Amino acid sequence: MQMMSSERPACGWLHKLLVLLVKLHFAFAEPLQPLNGTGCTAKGPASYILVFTGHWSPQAFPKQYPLFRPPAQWSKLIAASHNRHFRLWEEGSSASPGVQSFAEVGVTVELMKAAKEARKKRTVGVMYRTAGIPNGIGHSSTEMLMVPRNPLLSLMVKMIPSPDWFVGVNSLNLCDGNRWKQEVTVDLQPYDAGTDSGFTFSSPNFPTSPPENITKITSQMPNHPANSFYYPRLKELPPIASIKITRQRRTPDRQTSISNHILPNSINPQRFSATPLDCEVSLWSSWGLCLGPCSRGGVRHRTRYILLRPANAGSPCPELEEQDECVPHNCIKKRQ
Ligand SMILES: *[C@@H]1O[C@H](CO)[C@@H](O)[C@H](O)[C@H]1NC(C)=O
Ligand SMILES: *[C@@H]1O[C@H](CO)[C@@H](O)[C@H](O)[C@H]1NC(C)=O
Ligand SMILES: [Ca+2]
Repeated sequence: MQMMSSERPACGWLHKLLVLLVKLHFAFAEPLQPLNGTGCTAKGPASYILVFTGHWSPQAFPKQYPLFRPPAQWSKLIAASHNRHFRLWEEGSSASPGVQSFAEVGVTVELMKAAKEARKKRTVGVMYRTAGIPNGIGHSSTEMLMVPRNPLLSLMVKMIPSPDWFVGVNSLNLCDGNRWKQEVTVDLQPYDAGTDSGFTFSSPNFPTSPPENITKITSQMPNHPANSFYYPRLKELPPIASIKITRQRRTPDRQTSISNHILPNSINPQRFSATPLDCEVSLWSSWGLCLGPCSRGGVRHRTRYILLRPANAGSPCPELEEQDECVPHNCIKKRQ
């Protein structure tokens, strides 16, 4: 009787049902839309473990290796699963404000804000992060759940200390047609965000104005002896870091996307590569006073000093002092 007599509750009930139906429509319509671009036709999601390894050792990178305040270390790792309409960062393109603040000072607020916006547009799936590593050598890891509509992975880790240098990958596709890849290993090289002009790890803040685009740092570029990665004898830099992404059987608990577990079986044996570092010396000083008796002629000296000590069997330092015959100043006067 109650249902018959009160029209209003019935009306509200109908309204609720309609809202529910509309919600259901949107919830189920999305996965049924054709996948665009990335062409991942895998049936379901895939669970992965991502291990980041730092290989930034003083043996491999002896030049200006940061030992104190702060010593060499890695920031937290920021990763995003996404489709091809999103870019976290890209070589040859300008750094977004988020990439700039992460690469310069390791702050992730702007990056996360941009990723949230991209999530609303459904170009980003999930953001992951790992803890930082307080050394140049070490590991951090996270579990990831990849879905077919967001099969690309991009990530960044800042090098600390550095002006605006980071390592990362851009749009690594973990899907291969209708299958998820089992294991992917990538060696990482340093990149310059193009927003700070410092040349060395511990250069003071020096904004690049106007900003430049993101470039890869190599043993030859920037082509300047002051640069911390300038090793003219090397054809290419040894990998300063690497990532290993391994597919797992079990489905991860989505709540534990922030984790820092280390999987002993997924850690590469440490690669020993000692980079020879040649001695670098300053320019010669100007010649000193010509000293000596007028009868035998005089001698003058000039000096230079060591800018960079050689390491790992790099070429030794040349002579630091040179002498030259000359006519003492007072002798010229006497002869005249
Ligand atoms: C799908 O991809 C094509 C290029 O392959 C592009 O032109 C089109 O705009 C994309 N559509 C959507 C809805 O993203
Ligand atoms: C720098 O990147 C922007 C896009 O981010 C691009 O339009 C521009 O052409 C790039 N400049 C150079 C010199 O590559
Ligand atoms: Ca720079």
